[in-house]
Amino acid sequence: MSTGQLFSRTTQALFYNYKQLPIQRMLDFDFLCGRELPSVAGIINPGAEGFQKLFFGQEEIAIPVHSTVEAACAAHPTADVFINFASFRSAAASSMAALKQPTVRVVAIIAEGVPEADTKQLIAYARANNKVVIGPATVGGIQAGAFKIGDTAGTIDNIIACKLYRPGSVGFVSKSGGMSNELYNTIARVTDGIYEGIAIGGDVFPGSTLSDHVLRFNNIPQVKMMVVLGELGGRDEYSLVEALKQGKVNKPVVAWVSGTCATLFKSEVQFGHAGAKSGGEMESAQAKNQALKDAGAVVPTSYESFETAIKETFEKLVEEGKTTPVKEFTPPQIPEDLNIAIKSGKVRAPTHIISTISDDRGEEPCYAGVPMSSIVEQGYGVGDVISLLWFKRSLPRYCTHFIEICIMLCADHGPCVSGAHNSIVTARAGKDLVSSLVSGLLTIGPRFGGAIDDAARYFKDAYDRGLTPYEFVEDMKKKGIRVPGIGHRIKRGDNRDKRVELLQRFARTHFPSVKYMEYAVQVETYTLSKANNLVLNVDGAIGSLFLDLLAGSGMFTKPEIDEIVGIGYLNGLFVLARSIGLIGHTFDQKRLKQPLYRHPWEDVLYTK
Ligand code: Q5B
Repeated sequence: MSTGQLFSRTTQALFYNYKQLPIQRMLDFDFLCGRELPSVAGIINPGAEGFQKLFFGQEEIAIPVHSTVEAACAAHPTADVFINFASFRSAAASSMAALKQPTVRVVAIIAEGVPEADTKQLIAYARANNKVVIGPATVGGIQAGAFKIGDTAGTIDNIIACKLYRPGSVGFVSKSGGMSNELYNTIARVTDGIYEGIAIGGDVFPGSTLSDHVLRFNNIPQVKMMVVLGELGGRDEYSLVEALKQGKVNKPVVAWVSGTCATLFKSEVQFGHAGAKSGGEMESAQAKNQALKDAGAVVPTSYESFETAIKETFEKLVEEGKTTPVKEFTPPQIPEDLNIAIKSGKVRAPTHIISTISDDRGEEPCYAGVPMSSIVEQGYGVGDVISLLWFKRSLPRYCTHFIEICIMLCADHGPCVSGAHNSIVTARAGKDLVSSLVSGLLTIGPRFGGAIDDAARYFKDAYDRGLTPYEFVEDMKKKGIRVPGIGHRIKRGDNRDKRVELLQRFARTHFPSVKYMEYAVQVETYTLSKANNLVLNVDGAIGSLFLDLLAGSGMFTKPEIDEIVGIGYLNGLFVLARSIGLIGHTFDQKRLKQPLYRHPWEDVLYTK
């Protein structure tokens, strides 16, 4: 392991696997410390490339994303720390790839459960190449005021409370990441704070050991004393004992090995970490504490008196003039994320979208306040769903049944109508489903299928104004407007549209009133007297009958009816219904493997 400093205020890391929160926490720490350079130079997200937007203080920055370790190292040759957030399955391979890069000096492996054989290979390679591995199974480490690995030290509030935004004079190393948080706090209370803290991880074979870091701290002039938190299990602490005995450490070491309670258990005890299990006598916390004490470390009698031991050791250094406590200052405030501030009620922000028909935020989605489970349990149909999402209310069953009949009757009308033709031609041009569907839908308009709204508007206006069918049709003629809902390319007075008949029959049986429909029929009687093709078509039938539904159901006020007709809800019925047919035509052409359509020359009149 290399000696001395691992990090500085200009250290930059490559972050393996895109994890927004820990990266943002690193950048927030940078801002808190007044770093000018973000500590994350690049992100490696296997298979993805581009940029990720993150905050650096109040500014947004775009951090490059690379698909391989090699590409990231080539792009950021000065980033010498590799923070590996890969899962335990891929952590070893990606860590080895990083160690093999000449630019990478330190690799921190966060994953727990990395196979020990793999870790041993990583350790061997790192040692042979003078590189440092922190972890696996670690939260990482921190150099106060300079650089932080991932989630180390937790939230910004905790980092401020532990004064980690500026360097103190204590070097700290522990096995546990969770306990390192506790000790950052303790050390901040009774000393001038942490200079550097490392959690080596709880595995049986850590990439770097307690003594590796203590010896390194011993070489860092700013570190005046060391605090070590070991734990029962393994023999790592004994290499520190050896180093102390051999006089390799000349700064005070305050140490505690936790797990003294293991002796209270009759059988072998395994604590949270893979390495934290009581083995033989030598591996007990008591034996290791005694050995550390005998070697010259300051070892308290219990964890409770650890804080006092740290305090007394630091105060002695101050008294002896070996350290001067750092001057305190107030760190800058990290701008709070808007969504967090809103949640806590500190700020308010205008919304950009207003929605009143559905809500997916709760346990289950709701349509107009009706939970999905009720929709299913109460046997609602698509007509009910339409009434909830379009009209924001539950309509009586005969109304939703009528809507469903409209959908069924308008679902398709053969391959020759404008919409189907367009979808067929588009599908045969090799386009996808959505393109074929949209191409067909785009033909829906005042002549084809999209006359329902206008039919409702004109029939309502004429009826409400008391115009006779004659007055209405002739008035429209004078204005040069074709009566919407009247006329068809193939239907005639002697070949009525069956769909119109079916809709009328249903309405006559179930609707309380069909006054608008009867008016439309009278209009048809008059137009048929002019020309045989001027039948009431499916658009006109739906338009007039929907007016009856709106007016007769008692579910809508007059202004609401005017709004529905004014906005033009009713073409939606044709659009929705015909989508079913257009999708069918698209699949049909694909299934039949139909070639590119080309219209025959013979069917075009070429003229000048
Ligand atoms: N004349 C539908 O016309 C069509 C007149 C009229 C007064 C009228 C035409 C029209 C209003 C829009 C409408 C929905 C373009 C139709 C549908 C869905 C579909 C389709 C399918 C499906 C047909 C001949 C003479 C002319 C015209 C006069 C025609 N309509 N006068 N009011 N409404 N209707 N659209 O056959 O004196 O000779 O100049 O615009 O409701 O789209 O199956 O195909 O499910 O897919 O091309 O059912 O009626 O007749 O244009 O040659 O006109 O009748 O002024 O008089 P045609 P044209 P004149 S349902």
